[in-house]
Amino acid sequence: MKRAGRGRAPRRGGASPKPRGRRGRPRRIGLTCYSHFGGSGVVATELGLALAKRGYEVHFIAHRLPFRLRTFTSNIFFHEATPASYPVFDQAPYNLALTTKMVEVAEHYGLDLLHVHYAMPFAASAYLARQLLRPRSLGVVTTLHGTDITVVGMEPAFFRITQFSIQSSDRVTAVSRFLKERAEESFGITRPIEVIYNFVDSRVFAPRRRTTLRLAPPQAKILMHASNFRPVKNIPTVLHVFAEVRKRLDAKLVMIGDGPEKAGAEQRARELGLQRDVLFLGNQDCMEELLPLADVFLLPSSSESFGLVALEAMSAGVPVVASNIGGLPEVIEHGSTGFLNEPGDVDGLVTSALHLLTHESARRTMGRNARRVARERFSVDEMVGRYVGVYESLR
Ligand code: GMT
Repeated sequence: MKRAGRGRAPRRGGASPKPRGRRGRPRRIGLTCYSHFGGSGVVATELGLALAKRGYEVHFIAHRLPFRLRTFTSNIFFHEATPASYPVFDQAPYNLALTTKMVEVAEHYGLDLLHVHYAMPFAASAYLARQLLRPRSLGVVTTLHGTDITVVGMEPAFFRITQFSIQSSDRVTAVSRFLKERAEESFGITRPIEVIYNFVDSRVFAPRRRTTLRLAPPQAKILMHASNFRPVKNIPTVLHVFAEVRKRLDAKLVMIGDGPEKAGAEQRARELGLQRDVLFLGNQDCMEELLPLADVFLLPSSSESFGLVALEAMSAGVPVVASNIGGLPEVIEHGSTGFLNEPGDVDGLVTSALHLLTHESARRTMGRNARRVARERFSVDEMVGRYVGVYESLR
């Protein structure tokens, strides 16, 4: 085990020191998520940190240390699940290594429940772990995040196992109403799905009055985009919108993140003659330092179940120009905290961005609204309290 936190060391070896059965309050939580850059890992990590602060013992069980787990924190533990390699394998079976690690950690540290973030393949691993541990009880909570439902889970190769493992979870949550409804429609999920929105710490993601960071000369406006550069993020549209804005005013586009579409985007920026105006920063884990520098945040995705980075931008006082799809209308209020345009409506996106960039007082008002909404509707305390309610309902 790699320990990411100080906390009270759990006892080692053998069976659970204090098996909870289904009577006591759950106190020991196993969290599984993708560790690389991405919203589902951020939500799992921030949830784990908030639970640890509330006195829960939190065990991350994952392939790597989640990237937002950047400081040493009491009550947080990390267990690495790595498959053994063997010449016969085409690919090492990560799911099975993860299941085995879930079983070991649940036994040795007396976990009360496993909470997996992203159904594919974690809900299946958690289901198997629970079966292996029988008759000992272990709750399984699955949080649906996005493409686990809208894209990859729908692949014929994964559909049945995704459906089965969601349906077999003790509790299921989704990060937006849109995603809950999509899971019900597409997978015929009949067990209740509770909507628990993603959240943001508004003390961390806040407007910065004084900073030495400079991304652009003072007179230039800054448009920003951050994502994993996959096709659903519509990266060519981000560049297209910026190219139109740049024809009309002095501006820079700051692109944060990495993924399959990045090389093509760099090439496109060069073709458009914009290489000096588009900054590709790659993956950055201090988004709270970068987001407040933006004048406008762009998120023209073709599919987005929630858009956590849009919420983080809002919390930093930055209005968002996004597409009117998926869960984005549940986060962004059109005309108040940003603008929503129909997917693919480049002219509409350009008009929205230009409106904000040329009407400073409207932009500031919308930035303030955005921050207020982030604080009032998406607070850490409220959403973590909701997750705790889900855990407690397992008793
Ligand atoms: O589902 C994905 O594509 C990955 C996932 C991630 O790990 O970034 O993103 C999804 O979960 C985030 C956290 O709940 C949401 O904010 C994103 O909107 C969602 N992505 C999509 O729906 C494309």
